[in-house]
Amino acid sequence: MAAKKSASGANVSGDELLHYYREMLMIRRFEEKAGQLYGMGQIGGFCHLYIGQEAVVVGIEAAAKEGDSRLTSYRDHGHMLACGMDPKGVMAELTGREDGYSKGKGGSMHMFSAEKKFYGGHGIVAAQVPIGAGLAFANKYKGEDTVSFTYFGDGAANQGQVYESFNMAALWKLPVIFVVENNQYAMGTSQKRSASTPDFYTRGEAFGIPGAAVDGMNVLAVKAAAEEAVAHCRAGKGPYVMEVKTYRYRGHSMSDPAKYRSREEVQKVKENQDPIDMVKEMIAQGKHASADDLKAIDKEIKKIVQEAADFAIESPEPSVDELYTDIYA
Ligand SMILES: Cc1ncc(C[n+]2csc(CCOP(=O)(O)OP(=O)(O)O)c2C)c(N)n1
Ligand SMILES: [Mg+2]
Repeated sequence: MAAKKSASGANVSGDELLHYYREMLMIRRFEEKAGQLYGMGQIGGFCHLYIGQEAVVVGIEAAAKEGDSRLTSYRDHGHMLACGMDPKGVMAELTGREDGYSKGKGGSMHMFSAEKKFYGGHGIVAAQVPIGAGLAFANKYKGEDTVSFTYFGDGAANQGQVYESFNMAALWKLPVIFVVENNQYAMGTSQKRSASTPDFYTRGEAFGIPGAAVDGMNVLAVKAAAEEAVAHCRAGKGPYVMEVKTYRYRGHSMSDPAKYRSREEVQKVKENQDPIDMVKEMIAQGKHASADDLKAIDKEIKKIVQEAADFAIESPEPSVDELYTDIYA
């Protein structure tokens, strides 16, 4: 299947566009704050920001329903916010505090929410892919028509376990959507230098898994592509590969010197393809809100994020007795 064309927003209601604007801005402001807290020494260990990729998870969540599950790599804050996890709990986990989703023992890469069916947060590249297929197996076994959104990167797409998962998912017709978030880099390695073909959406073909590529900077295009993928899975036709072409603005993690790409390259994407600016433009074109209305939403979101940051700093460190709980021993 060929790449999909981008959507313009002309047939979409103002409420829907404003919802996407709000959701994407929430992720961006949260990530900016996380970056600041990291710089201030409030967050330790690893921290991988999602800035630039917001339309991917917001577009896909727009096609999800109650009971669907999701999991991803270490670049996971956006996925947690988009599925409705509490920004306070996520931020408190980043600062390693008791009120965090993993009681301060997991940090940025290791959070879970059984309630929201968010199954991590995985630091080992591609480790979440077989687990995502397993979650789809569980959904099917229980007779649900729910799907498993299994996100991984362009770098992870070259891992062997991805193809073992593809084989079993296709063999057993599991309702799993393999979402390749192609942000064009795996740490400092461009996909041009590491992938034998640039078309990740075709990677399931040998297993009979259909796929489609989509402009991951356009939230409406992502949602439309996700709806097709979801319909395929819910109809019992087995897995689907979605390649979402996106871009990360920040370094791989907070300790990335970014010598592998030029400032101009990043600047060009920010200026011409920013997912939040694109929705802002759609809102303006449809006259759904004024510039002042949008500023007010931004202010409201900044307040929520600031409250999450204050909460995360004020929350106590985990107590010593927590050392031996929730562990395999
Ligand atoms: C099995 C394994 N190998 C190597 C690493 C080190 N590593 C961490 S992230 C990463 C790059 C992955 O890139 P990609 O899948 O494109 O995801 P992105 O960071 O772009 O979201 C590598 C090699 C790891 N964590 N696990
Ligand atoms: Mg990548």
